[in-house]
Amino acid sequence: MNVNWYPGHMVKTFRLLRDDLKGVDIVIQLRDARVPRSSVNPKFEKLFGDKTNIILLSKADLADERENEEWIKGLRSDGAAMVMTVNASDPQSVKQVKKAILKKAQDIRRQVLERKGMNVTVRAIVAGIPNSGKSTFINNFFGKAKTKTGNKPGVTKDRQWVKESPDFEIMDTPGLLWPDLENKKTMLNLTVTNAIKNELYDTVTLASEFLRAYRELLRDGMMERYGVDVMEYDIPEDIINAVCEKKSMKMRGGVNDLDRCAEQIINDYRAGKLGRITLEPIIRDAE
Ligand SMILES: Nc1nc2c(ncn2[C@@H]2O[C@H](COP(=O)(O)OP(=O)(O)OP(=O)(O)O)[C@@H](O)[C@H]2O)c(=O)[nH]1
Ligand SMILES: [Mg+2]
Repeated sequence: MNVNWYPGHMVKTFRLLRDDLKGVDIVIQLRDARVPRSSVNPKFEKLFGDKTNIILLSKADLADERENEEWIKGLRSDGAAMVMTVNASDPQSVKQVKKAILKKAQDIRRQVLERKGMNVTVRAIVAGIPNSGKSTFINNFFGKAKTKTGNKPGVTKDRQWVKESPDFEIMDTPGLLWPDLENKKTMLNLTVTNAIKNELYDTVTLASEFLRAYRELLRDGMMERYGVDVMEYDIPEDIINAVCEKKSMKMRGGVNDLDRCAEQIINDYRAGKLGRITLEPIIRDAE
């Protein structure tokens, strides 16, 4: 299988980030609250080890509320300097996070002033896997469209500094994956949440794998939205067929349009229309 989820601009960004980081105090890592494990970039640990590490569980509005709380607790106990959930598209939600981040930045400025007698600019970078909401977060942080955003992975191609004031600036970075991404479940999770372009599977296979892996979690949402009880079917493709029937998604000649239906199921999940579903609950995964 020849899928290029690790394109040249990611290789280049990793190289350049090493230099950028010399002047950076704070790293704000965005992870997708629906898949808090799959959206951890293992290459970040080494890169950001000595920085003030802030973890934001983004797209929290699409994830289960109770799970969000549990994940915050779990990640805090793992030693991050700050862990919060955020809906990066919602200015009010970003405002809360901004307050906390600016306070951290102020603490750093004060410490440097006390120790070295210097007024410094505190620099932060926003990093994460593709499509996790980094640029959207930065735009709402500044209340202005400073960076380009889009609902597909790989929109930001280069690093970009944005200034808050002479005291504080933030760098937007391209979404970064890792070269040895081979775990099938991680791949599925990242494809369903749209961090990896769907080049791995055809749409029906993607939806089938999704339904196979998460049938129970999807049960209520699928019932409510399509009137289909997923537990009645053992073969995922039969579920897609059942949704086709209910929604009358037919091709010419009256044959079920499985492709369109599979795409609809994935898009509905991505948009939260099947409910707020965390695919990687902290409790179950820890067992
Ligand atoms: N529901 C929801 N949507 C979000 C959230 N954050 C971002 N989005 C949407 O997700 C999509 C991706 O947002 P971007 O800000 O472009 O993501 P990015 O991390 O900069 O992506 P790359 O530059 O490709 O790495 C956009 O359609 C946003 O509107 C969030 O917290 N909740
Ligand atoms: Mg971006």
